[in-house]
Formats: sequence, structure tokens, C-alpha cells
Amino acid sequence: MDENGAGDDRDADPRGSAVDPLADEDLYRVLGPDGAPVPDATVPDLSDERFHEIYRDLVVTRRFDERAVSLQRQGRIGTYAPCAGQEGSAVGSTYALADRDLISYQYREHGAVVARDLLAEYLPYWMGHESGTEAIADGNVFPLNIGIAAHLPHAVGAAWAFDYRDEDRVVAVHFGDGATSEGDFHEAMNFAGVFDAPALFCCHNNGWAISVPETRQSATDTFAQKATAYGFDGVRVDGMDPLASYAVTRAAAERARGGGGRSGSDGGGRSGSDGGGGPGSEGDTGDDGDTPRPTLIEFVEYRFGAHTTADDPTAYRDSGDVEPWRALDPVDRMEAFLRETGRIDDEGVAAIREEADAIVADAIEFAESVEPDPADMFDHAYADLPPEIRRQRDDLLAAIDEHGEASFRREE
Ligand SMILES: Cc1ncc(C[n+]2csc(CCOP(=O)(O)OP(=O)(O)O)c2C)c(N)n1
Ligand SMILES: [Mg+2]
Repeated sequence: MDENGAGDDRDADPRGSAVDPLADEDLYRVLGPDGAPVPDATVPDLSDERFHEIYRDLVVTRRFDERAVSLQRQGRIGTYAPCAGQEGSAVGSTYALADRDLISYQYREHGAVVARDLLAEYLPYWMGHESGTEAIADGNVFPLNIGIAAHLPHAVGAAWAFDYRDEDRVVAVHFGDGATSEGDFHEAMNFAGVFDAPALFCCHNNGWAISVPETRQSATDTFAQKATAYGFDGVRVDGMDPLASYAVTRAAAERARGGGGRSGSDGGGRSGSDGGGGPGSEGDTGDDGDTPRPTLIEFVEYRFGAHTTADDPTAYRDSGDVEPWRALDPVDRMEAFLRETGRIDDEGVAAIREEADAIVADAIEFAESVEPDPADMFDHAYADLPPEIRRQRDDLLAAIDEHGEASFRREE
């Protein structure tokens, strides 16, 4: 250890990533970099229609991302967190859940919202309308969370409540590598382990927490192994492989439902399960039987773009750092898989791209048609407004009455 308490490995290349994307054999994979199944891969047993839907949602998420960055540059949405490179884990994992399962995400897993078919409802949030986060709740998606890891205890509480009420629902809570350094992460993990909460801890190790590389985030070899300290399994998967992400999430969801005992799902889980053993799990705790158990899933992936539209990644990483990861592009790999297995041709790809463009264009048109209501900012946080907040709301409404709504709108 040096005087900063860091080991040699982490000091050697503080800007580099600990993972060689092409060589890391500890990762659970279904698809190789070229999209062909790796030797001995278990390809999830899904219908052709389901494979096409996964591919379409990957393309929609990528297109949404490009357009969202562009909209931000035009001043049509606020600060945005790009997800290019990370679509495979968000989309693949959501397809492994039932529609009744709850998703609690950080702020970058837009693919999960796309896979729940809530893009139009969601986009208004990024335009400053609270109605955008309210609407996705109807699709069992919690509002996004900016306070790093603060949503994890809430998500575990929800999971525990589902178990307590004997509801067959699990919670997938998404967060980043940086979030694992927060106390909330450890408290949530401990609680879930002790109380058998049906929670899936989906850690997106994208190499960076803004400018802090994963090598400076933790002294452990992997993020998955942190689960051992809390008495449940950790799984490490190629998060840029949508089918591997599907498979490990599916297995973790089965475990959270109590093995085979209480499984059975609708929505994304319609097809056959890949078993409850947890492909590639580290620190197997030997949990069998009907007790719901949580799982920590480390999705190893890479953020192609900036942390947010307010960030300049060239200040802390070289563009050459990104290149090796582009070989694992989740959208390209899924397309190559479909082509290679005869499930899609040029015409099919063109049709899906056209459909994706239309879905995103419609979502933008819908979001831009939402009329802002200044009083919205007081809604949705409380079932009943506390007196002080109600007073502020009444004051605002009185001022609008007196001066006119236009006085409260920004000049375009
Ligand atoms: C409690 C808290 N501390 C600091 C921040 C500032 N912050 C915003 S994003 C971020 C990095 C999070 O990194 P990670 O969890 O890896 O997620 P990623 O952005 O890579 O998806 C930080 C430190 C915050 N939002 N909340
Ligand atoms: Mg990160």
C-alpha cells in the first residue's frame, strides 16, 4: 500500500479500466464479440418474436440516446445522462422480469423504461415535468434517483414488503459502481441478506463514477464478490451481452421468488427459465429451497459517452480507452446474433430501425406537447401536502393569479 492507501495495481494506471473487455474469462457470456454464441453457451429459450422485441428495444434505446443528447444541445431538454454502451444490461435484464416486478433505477438505465414501453411517459421528466416520473409508476418503475445509492434501502423495503404480503413480486434495483461506496448500498445489502428480501441488486460497472475509475472505487477484485459479505450470491456478467444479462437476471429472479417454489411469471418472463443456479456466480452460499434470496449482479460494461451532457470525458480519459469496448457494442451483437441464426435479414433490420425512429419521434412529439403547470412541482412527493408546503403552493397560485402565468415562464 502506498501513502494514499492504494495498492500497486490501482496506482499503475489510474485512468485505465481493470477489465480487459475481450479477455475477461470470468464473465458470464452467451454472445461473443461477433454476436455468435460462445462455445457451450446456453442461448435463452425465447421465441423469435421475443428476440426481435429485445433487438427493437435496444435500437429504440440507442436512438433515444442520440436524440436526447441532441435535444439537450438544442435546449429542448435539461441535463441528460447518456447510456450508449449500456443498453444490453438494462433491456436484457428487464425482459427477464415479470411486468408486476418493480424496477428502481439510478438515472442511466433508460433501456429498462423502454422495455416497459414507457418512453413517451418518461421523456417529460427530462424536460422538467414531474408528470414524467409519476406516469412510469403505473408501469412499476420507481422515479429515477440522483442521490447516489439513496434508492437502495427503499427498493429493499419494497422487496421485503412484497415478501411480507406474500405477493409474488421481486425488485430489480439498478445502480453504478460508484454507488457501492455509499453506506446506503451496504445497509441495503445487509438488510436484504438478513431478511431474505426478493431483491436483485443490479450493479452497472461501467468503468467510471464521473471521473473516478473503477480501479479507485474499490480494493476488491470484483464488485460481485461484495455479496459474499452479506451472505448471498454475486454474479459477474458481460453487461454488453443482452442475452447473458437476460439469463443471469432470470436466474436471480427465480432465486428471489424462492427457487422453483413460487416462480411463474408474465410479461418478459413468459419463456422458459434458464434455471435457478445463477450462471457464473461467485461465492456460492448454497441457498436452495423455497426461501427467497437476493442476488448481486455485476454487469461489466462501458459508458461510451460522457457522464452527462454537462461532462467532458476528455478531461479524464483518452478516446482510445473507449475503442476496445466498442467491439462489444450490445446493439451490433444482438443484430449479428439474429442475422447469424437466420432470424432476421436486411429488410427486417431496416423495418426495426424505421419502427424505432418512429417510436422515438412520437415520444418526443408527445413530450413536447405537455403543457407545463408551475404548481406541478408541489405534487407527487406527498400523498397529503404538509401545511408549510401547502402554504407555498397557495402563495404561488395567488401570485400567478395576480401577475399572469406568462410572468413565470422562461423566455424562449
Ligand atoms: C450522494 C451523492 N453523492 C455524490 C453525487 C454526485 N454524483 C452524481 S453521479 C456520480 C457518480 C456515480 O457513479 P456510478 O454510481 O458509477 O454511476 P454512473 O454515473 O457511472 O452510471 C456522483 C458522485 C450524488 N449525485 N449523490
Ligand atoms: Mg459507474
